Amino acid sequence: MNKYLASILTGWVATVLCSVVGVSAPGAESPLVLWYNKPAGRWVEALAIGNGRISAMVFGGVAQERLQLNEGTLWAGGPYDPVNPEAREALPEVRQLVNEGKYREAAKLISAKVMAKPLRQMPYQTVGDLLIDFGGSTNAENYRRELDLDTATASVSYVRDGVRFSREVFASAPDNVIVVRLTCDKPGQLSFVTTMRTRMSATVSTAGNDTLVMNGMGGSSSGIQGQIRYQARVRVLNEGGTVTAQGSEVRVTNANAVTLLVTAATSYKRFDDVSGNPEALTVACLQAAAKKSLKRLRADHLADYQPRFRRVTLQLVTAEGKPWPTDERIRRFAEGNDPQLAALYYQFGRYLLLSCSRPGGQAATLQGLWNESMTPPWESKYTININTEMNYWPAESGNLSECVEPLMAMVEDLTVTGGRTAQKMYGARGWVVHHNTDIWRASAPIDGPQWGMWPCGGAWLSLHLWDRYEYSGDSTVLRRIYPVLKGASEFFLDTLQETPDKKWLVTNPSLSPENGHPFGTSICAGPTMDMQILRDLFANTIKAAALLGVDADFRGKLAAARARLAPNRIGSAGQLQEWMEDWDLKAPERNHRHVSHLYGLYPGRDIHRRDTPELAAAVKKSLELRGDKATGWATAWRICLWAHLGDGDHAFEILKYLLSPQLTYPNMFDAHPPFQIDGNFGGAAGIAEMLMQSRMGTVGDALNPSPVPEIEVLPALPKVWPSGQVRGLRARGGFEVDITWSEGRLVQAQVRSLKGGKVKLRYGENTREFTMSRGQTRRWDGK
Ligand code: FUC
Repeated sequence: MNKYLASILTGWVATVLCSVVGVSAPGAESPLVLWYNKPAGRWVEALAIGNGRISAMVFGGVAQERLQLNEGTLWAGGPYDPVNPEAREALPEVRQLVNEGKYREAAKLISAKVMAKPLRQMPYQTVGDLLIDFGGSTNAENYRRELDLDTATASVSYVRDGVRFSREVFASAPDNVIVVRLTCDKPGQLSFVTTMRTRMSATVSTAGNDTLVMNGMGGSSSGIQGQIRYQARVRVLNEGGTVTAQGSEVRVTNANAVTLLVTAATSYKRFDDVSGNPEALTVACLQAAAKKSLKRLRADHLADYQPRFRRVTLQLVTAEGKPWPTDERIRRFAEGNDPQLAALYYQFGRYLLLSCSRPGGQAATLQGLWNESMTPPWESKYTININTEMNYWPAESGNLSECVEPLMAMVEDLTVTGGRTAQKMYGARGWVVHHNTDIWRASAPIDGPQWGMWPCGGAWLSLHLWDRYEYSGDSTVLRRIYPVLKGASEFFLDTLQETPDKKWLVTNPSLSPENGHPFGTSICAGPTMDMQILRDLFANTIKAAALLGVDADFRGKLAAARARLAPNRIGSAGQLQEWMEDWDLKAPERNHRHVSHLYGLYPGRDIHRRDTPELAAAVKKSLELRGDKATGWATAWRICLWAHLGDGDHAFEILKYLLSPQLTYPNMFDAHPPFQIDGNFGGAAGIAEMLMQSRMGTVGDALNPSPVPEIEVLPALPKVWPSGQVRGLRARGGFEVDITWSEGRLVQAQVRSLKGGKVKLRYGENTREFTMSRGQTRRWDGK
């Protein structure tokens, strides 16, 4: 065995052993731990835990612990339909104005008659805080606060007045509780008062001698009455000492150890049903959890979480982290000698996804599940012209396909509300969603024409459903998603417009998210991104129908329409045109954060550096013109794009910026700024795309229902990661992939087939095809 490989394997085994017994190797930090030597001073220093339904930000204070709590269905407003009744009549005139180049007039008319009422959607809200007051001074020795990604547990430990106090906090998915365990190393030293507080409309009271209860209502917003009722409930279980309740407080005196069980629930059942009973839910939940021992609760949490999280391991150069607190590592990352911090960032993305997007819960919002505000930025809802999609970019390759379930469920809801919008606004079949949605699945255009008048949000979202099929090859998934894809396609068959000159089929009105063109607005016809999304959507719908053996006529219509969509075009500067016309160099914001027209390279399928080199070169030119630095998510997208151009060093240069204090807070949350979680997920996807890319056939195979999947290993490996190992990535076609490399070269790729079939492996210019049976493993050294 090669010496490097041996040291990597030894390191990896040591790491696994260390994480199993929960200690770090002497002198080095475990690679899966975020840690700090002081309590969180700000929200973006607190540590995030969650189980896909409830979550907490853990501050770790010495005199007072603060857990800022969320419940995923606690939103403002109630069921509503914002479609503007004048829209349908106004749209023909809008289209005419766009065709005549009267873009400003078109925008004005959209503003007056087409935009949703109300113009804004409903915000995601907060439960409030659970406070645990220990009193006394904030002075402590040997303070340490950490988040262990391998156990999904936040912990705090310090010595005060000669006593070591420890705290452990985890969010269990199987029991739907947040468990807070408090201990001390001398008997009878634990005394505190606990209560809850919130800025929401709510009351706090106690029940029995050991329970806190908060009852509240979601707020009203933009004239939509708040209709969601919620309850948070905390049970205090003491070992030794006494527990008493009074007013809105529970007091513990001289205990040896205490466990707090925390849960929350709302009356939200579906976008059109708020008849749930939060009290019944929280009571039943805590009764069940209180019957379990702490040991059992912890074991059930780990049995649920760890097998999912451990599906993928990643080691970049070394197995160990640096001996600095995580915020210090973020400050130093650009110095270039802490490659394992990128691995931690990748795994943190997977951790966040598992913590905020689980079957039965809601899809990850702009802030995942974590929000302390009643009026968060962009309402912490779903911006679907990039942000929500990006949240799910690392899901399939990161072997967490179950985390996509809430997104699928949301898209299925949107076929109902978006079906209403398609009918009422456009008189069209199928379903449509514009650039945002919320928990009520609102689907009409919001905010203003410049941002909202974009009909492709639902189409883009539905491509994640197709991805789920491509990664799994599961025919149950195919049957489930086909009606969604079909409805998304039908809407466009009914609404695409012919261009006056070239007779192309285009969206009109639309825009290239959210970039203004040279004529004072963003409103236009047939922006490049729309055409790329629709080529993917129509292709996937055609393939799904073919695989299911249905709708032959419809397939023919889609193929005919697909062939008439406006093509990708290269502009005068050699760039990929963002619009049908060559406007890029005249657009007012040359460094605009959105790179919508580059969707075709990633995550779309129109462009590939080997199959369509001219278009790939044009993408590169566009990226150079736009620049490397942008807001969090926009920076992460650039990493993914450079990885798909095969340029790992450039991708890494941009990663250095993403993983710097400008765009990464001390708790590793992404900064838009302020906090927005998409950059975490886009950054994690970018790291994975540097190490492996997979696709179903070539660009030319777009309509082929059974192409040979291609898995490319180390497509964009940066020089700064000369050695490493990744295990358990998922590839399209139903494969799991392990890759080991050293001295900048592939040592071995190992591929397991989950469903049988052909696969083409690629390393640089070398390729190798295998026909595999289900469960079979093949190894390849890239030669
Ligand atoms: C889009 C972006 C912004 C922000 C918001 C949530 O409007 O252009 O940068 O991410 O969504």
